[in-house]
Amino acid sequence: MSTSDQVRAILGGTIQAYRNDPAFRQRPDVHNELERIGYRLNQPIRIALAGTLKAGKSTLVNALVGEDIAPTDATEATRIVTWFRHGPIPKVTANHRGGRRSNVPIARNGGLTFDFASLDPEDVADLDVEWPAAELIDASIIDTPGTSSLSRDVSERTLRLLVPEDGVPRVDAVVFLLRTLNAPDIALLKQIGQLVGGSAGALGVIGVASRADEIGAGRIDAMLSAKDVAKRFTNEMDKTGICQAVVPVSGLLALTARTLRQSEFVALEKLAGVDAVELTKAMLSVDRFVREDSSLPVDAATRASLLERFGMFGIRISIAVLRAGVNDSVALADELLERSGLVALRDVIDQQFAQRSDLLKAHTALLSLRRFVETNPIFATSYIIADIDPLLADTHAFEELRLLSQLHSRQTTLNDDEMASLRRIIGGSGTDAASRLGLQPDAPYDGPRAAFAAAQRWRRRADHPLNDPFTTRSCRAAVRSAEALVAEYAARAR
Ligand SMILES: Nc1nc2c(ncn2[C@@H]2O[C@H](COP(=O)(O)OP(=O)(O)OP(=O)(O)O)[C@@H](O)[C@H]2O)c(=O)[nH]1
Ligand SMILES: [Mg+2]
Repeated sequence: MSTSDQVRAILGGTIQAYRNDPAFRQRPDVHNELERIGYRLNQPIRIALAGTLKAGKSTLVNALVGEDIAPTDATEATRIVTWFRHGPIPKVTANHRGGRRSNVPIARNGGLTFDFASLDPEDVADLDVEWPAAELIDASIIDTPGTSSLSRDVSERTLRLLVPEDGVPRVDAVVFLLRTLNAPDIALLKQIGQLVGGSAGALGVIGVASRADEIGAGRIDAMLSAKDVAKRFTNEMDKTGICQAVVPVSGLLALTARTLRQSEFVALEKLAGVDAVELTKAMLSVDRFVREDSSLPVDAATRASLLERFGMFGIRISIAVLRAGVNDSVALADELLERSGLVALRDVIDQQFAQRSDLLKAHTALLSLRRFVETNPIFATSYIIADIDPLLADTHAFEELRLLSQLHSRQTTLNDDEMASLRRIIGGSGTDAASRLGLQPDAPYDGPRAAFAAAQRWRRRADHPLNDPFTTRSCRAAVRSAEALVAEYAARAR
């Protein structure tokens, strides 16, 4: 039985128990909440974007969705948690404190935008945006206010979402954006890490070294140095023990690439045609680039808007790409998207979150249900918890998930072959027995014997005297994975 099925079974039993309980029989609110936990298991995975102030969270939401729907730099709106879900038509609802809901008018100005001006962030608990974007079909995205040691109030809102006081998780996975590696940011990440990574938090956490294009001060090699920075980020974030992978991303470049306009392409082509020495001079600084009296063949207003949409790095890289022979806007957009890091981030999101979304949602549901039966005690509560806890603690799939990602960035004493076979046995190339054991599905093989041999081999490897703790933990997980296969074969044979 899969973990999701086990969760559904426990939930089914719980719903029955509350229906039969005299104190709760007439409590529709209680039944609704239980139904909601089950309903969420069938809904898209919920991924929150969190991080430090102005780290580029809203811009990255837009880049992921491919449309300009999350407001950036709008002072009030950035203080409100905003949910982006798939819906047939654009619709924005404000959830007020105290339960009132109100429609937020959607305005058309170039693209579609909605008017936050009338909303009082003090009064709005969160915003619910339904949007007909294909990217939202399989995942809902949550934009959160930036956390900082300076702004306790706003940080609180984000913390409450990631680590709610009632212990009922609101999201299944988190993308954490960091722009710098200064001490307060690291301290904050550690703090959040302790809370999120604890027993009450989301299981999936990816780190993003954000605004990566700015790292090299707009130079072409910026994204290269961003990769180095990402490596240092990985190490730092790893010390917190929460991130499963860290990717450098320029959300701005990604968003612009996904929404590139023909007029921008034309303006960039004109710039690409300028004599190299003259252009280098004109682009020495932002001030120079947007100067009214510049001799560049593109007017100052257009240059300013290019700067806003691409950033200095984006303009430079676009010109380099055009000079290298790219001559249509689609090809330019593809190139920019690739360089923005968004493609890599999407891959990581897919590996870590999308392919395992059932497991991540099951984890959230278990935590929610546990909390629920504790706060609404009935006779059966202790029995229900006795079902939930072993599943939470011993669900080896949860540990496999944590390890699969940590193995990317952590040192071990395993050699390359061992590492490859470790990743395989804990489900890195597929979770069926043949993939885990590296057996050819079509060829004849002795599965039970292979599983038994793997369990023995990993047990020996786990006991190696020179192992560091992480290596030992990984090897022990491999033993468990192998033992589960042995048990599976034995059950099949019966
Ligand atoms: N150069 C560059 N600028 C960026 C990037 N992402 C965001 N910005 C700029 O940084 C500013 C803040 O971006 P937002 O997306 O609003 O950042 P945020 O993290 O949502 O900010 P808060 O919600 O207020 O904490 C805006 O002016 C963006 O244009 C990026 O990848 N590169
Ligand atoms: Mg924002």
